[in-house]
Amino acid sequence: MTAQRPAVLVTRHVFPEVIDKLREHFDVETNDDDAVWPREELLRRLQGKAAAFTTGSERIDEALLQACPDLKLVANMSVGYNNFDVDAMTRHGVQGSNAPDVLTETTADFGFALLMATARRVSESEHFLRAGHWHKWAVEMFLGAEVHGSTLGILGMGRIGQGIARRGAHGFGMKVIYHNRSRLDAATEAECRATYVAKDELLRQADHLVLVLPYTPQNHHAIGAAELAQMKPTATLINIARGGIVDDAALAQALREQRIAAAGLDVFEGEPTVHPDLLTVPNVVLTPHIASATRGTRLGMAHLAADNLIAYLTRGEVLTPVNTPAR
Ligand code: 8YV
Repeated sequence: MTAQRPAVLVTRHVFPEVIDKLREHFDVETNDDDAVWPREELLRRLQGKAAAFTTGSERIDEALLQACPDLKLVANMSVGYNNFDVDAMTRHGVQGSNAPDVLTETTADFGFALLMATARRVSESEHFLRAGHWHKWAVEMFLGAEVHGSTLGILGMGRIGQGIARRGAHGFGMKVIYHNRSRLDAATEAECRATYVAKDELLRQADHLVLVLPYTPQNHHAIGAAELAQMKPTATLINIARGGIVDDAALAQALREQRIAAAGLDVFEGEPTVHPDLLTVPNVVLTPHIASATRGTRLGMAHLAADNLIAYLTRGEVLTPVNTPAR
């Protein structure tokens, strides 16, 4: 008689080769329609599952953990894990893992893409052209902000922040300033050519401010009306971190009143819903949470989440843990 294989749930559609890899070890329930399951359905499907492969959209909290006593591991296919109540998972003896590193450079590339598109008004001018408004070239048409040689501010200086700093400093000759909970060591600062400053100074000096900090209750609305008021009227703000770090209503108002020049947003409070005021202001570039979206990177993230599942359920190891529950 063969021993029963652990049952695992994959909550969203994932590359077939990653599912095949999981099926070598486990009984795998998949989500081929890629529906975002309502909470009750998620709880029902998790019954009897030893592990879940999740994306940022599934909330793993006290109530879910109480309702799913067989769960041993939740492997998030993302570096951010603000969908986890880590303390509750640790209390329930549930291991959590995330998917860091594999997305760093791709996400930093996109941070720069959004910065460039925002500063140089790429979306706004394309909409103008597509709408048939381009009747003649003009000297002062769609004047944007300088990128090369400007001051790049970075709030949150983890791996992705450092990737953006390197691109700015080495590629575009930008002066790089940053603020972070803790200061980087001297060697990393030198490599990124980045100078540590207080948050107020970062807000006041940055020509382009990129947000790359994790979402925590402390970082909720880290950029609100008061912070926007400190920024230069010519500045651009880029958010590739998480919705909720920026007060989107306050930002929409600042953009409409041109208290800052422009914003580029890949993440939103309450996404996939976008604050309606952001949809009507012209000086904002909006993208649907795609910073890590290249085939190679998303494959790498999915493989890492799957490898965490395999390592934990077959050998009791975890490659990229986010907590250390007692076993
Ligand atoms: C993911 C992300 O695409 O890794 C993260 O934290 O925000 C994105 O790269 C998304 O969360 C998928 O789970």
